[in-house]
Amino acid sequence: MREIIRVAEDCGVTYCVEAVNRFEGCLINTAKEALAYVEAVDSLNIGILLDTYHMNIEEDSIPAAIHLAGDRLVNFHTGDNNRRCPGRGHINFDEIFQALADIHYTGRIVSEPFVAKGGEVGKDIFVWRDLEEDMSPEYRDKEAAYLLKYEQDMLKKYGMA
Ligand SMILES: [Mn+2]
Repeated sequence: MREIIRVAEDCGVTYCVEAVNRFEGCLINTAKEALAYVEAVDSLNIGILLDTYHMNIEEDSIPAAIHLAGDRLVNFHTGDNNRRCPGRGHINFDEIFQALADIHYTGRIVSEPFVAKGGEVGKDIFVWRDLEEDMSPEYRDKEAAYLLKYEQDMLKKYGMA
């Protein structure tokens, strides 16, 4: 990675290391491991990507993981514990957005709901049943609108928008 990251430096790209849960990866499962990796590569063009779905499985404390990543956090994925939209499961997104505000996070927040069984992605991440009662495109558009409002409201609530 120390060799490859020079290409990112030359192109002005920031490469993200995502900590994923133990069932999907064996190298970097936690923010602590991601931070150690990023520090070992030692480039301004490598950063950490944390994902609430994975953190819910691996971290002792999600806010503490966000604080640990601090200014090395450059991208953030949101999904609830069931991999539906934030607010559709039992992860505490208030404490997550508070932690993002605490570290003055200004990077992207990308939502990754995975709700459809089958296909390459569904098999790769073990979605064995459809996770919405209604899988129609119209309903998914409604969920997307819900998701956007939910996260915009959180950003406002914690002074990030
Ligand atoms: Mn992710």
